[in-house]
Amino acid sequence: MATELPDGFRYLPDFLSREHQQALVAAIRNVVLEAPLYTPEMPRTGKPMSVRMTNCGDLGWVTDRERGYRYQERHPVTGRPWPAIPPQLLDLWQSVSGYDKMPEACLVNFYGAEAKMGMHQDRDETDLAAPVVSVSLGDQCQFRIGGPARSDPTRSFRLSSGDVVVLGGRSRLSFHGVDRVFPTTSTLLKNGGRINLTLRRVNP
Ligand code: MD3
Ligand code: FE
Repeated sequence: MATELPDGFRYLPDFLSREHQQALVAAIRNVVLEAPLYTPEMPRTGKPMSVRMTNCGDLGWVTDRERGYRYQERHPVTGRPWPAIPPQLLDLWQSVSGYDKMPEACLVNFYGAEAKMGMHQDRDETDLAAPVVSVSLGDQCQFRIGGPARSDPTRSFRLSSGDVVVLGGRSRLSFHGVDRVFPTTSTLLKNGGRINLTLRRVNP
């Protein structure tokens, strides 16, 4: 029997037009000029993650060996405040989140051909009633989602450029991860790879 998707999980395939995706890439290139991608480290072990990250918004999600997972107002390498969330992402949040408060953080994940993200829960936000809105750009990936316990059964499927996923309700605390990227499956990014943007409300 197929594993059911958690309640509150909304998958919107091909939600963004090619033009909208291109405009988003241009906006994210500007974010990265001000707030360069850096290599996050796992808490305690300091093991580098294979995904490179930056943020825009009032708050950004960061992790390093000494201080672990957290939100903070400044880039961990430059010490500067994060750039603003591009307006088209605020519009997207308003059209799909169903949430009245605006997002405070937009995490930018960059996956090269070899990058992946292990199964985890997103629970560093205080406002767990707010959904997470995710946008995929560039190469496809194999995404996996389970339930609120690590041992729950999982389902996996491909996320493609322009897909939007809304993680609300009971899906909000589901374990999830990215098993692999499929190189050369998109022409959106000149040098290939995958960008994932996650919009989040952090504080109630
Ligand atoms: C399911 N990012 O940044 S996006 C993350 O593709 C993260 O980069 C993945 O997991 C990526 O934390 C997955 C889809 C996603 C985002 C948040 C979720 C799925 C989620 C929160 C709860 C449940
Ligand atoms: Fe996550």
